[in-house]
Amino acid sequence: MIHLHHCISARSFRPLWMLEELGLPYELVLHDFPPRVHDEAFLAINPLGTVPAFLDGEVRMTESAAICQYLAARHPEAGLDVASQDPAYGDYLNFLHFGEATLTFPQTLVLRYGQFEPPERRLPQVVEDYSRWFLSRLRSLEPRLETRRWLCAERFTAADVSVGYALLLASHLGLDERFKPSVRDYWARLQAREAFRRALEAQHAAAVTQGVSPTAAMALR
Ligand SMILES: N[C@@H](CCC(=O)N[C@@H](CS)C(=O)NCC(=O)O)C(=O)O
Repeated sequence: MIHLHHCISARSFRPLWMLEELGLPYELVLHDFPPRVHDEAFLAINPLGTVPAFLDGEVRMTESAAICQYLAARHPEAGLDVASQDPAYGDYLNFLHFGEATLTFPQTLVLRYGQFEPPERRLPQVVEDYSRWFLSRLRSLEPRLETRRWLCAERFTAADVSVGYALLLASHLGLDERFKPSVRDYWARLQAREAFRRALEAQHAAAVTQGVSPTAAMALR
């Protein structure tokens, strides 16, 4: 049985959404954010104290985009993977990693210096600069999504899950109001997916059952 350690709406939402897309059985372990502060025992599972921590038999993974790639490749029959011989393979890998490395990183600075740091350490200039950085990086999606429903291979893939999470985080930060129409419509298509909704419901239900706050950390401040 797969075990996924998760915080509400954190990057571990990517593998959670993938598990729902694939219809795989899993156990979801919820933590208050950040786990390294609220649950020291978690450091034995992931010494970084970050989520996701993904356990599948002997396999231990802590990078959300890599877990999406792993799950998609392990279950090619679901069509969320793009094979290395496919002409769309380069686009697939590029967007899968773009979702984390380019679209999520600047938002973590917006979160940290806009919400997580104590008031005297907050930096409005950093918040605005990295909000703009994030929005400018969406430029590589905009023309593509004017003519396509999904990012590559003419179908929904793990790359859409990776980028989709970055858009979810942006919506928590209020940056979705600044999306261009093609990205806004794409974000609406992603949210309409049954598996996306099931993932939202699963994290809420697990939080309530496990005595963890069902509210995302970025909504608490
Ligand atoms: N690159 C990693 C980043 C993992 C990460 O930093 N996760 C955040 C949540 S979104 C975390 O657990 N932060 C808590 C901390 O840094 O203590 C990934 O994509 O999974």
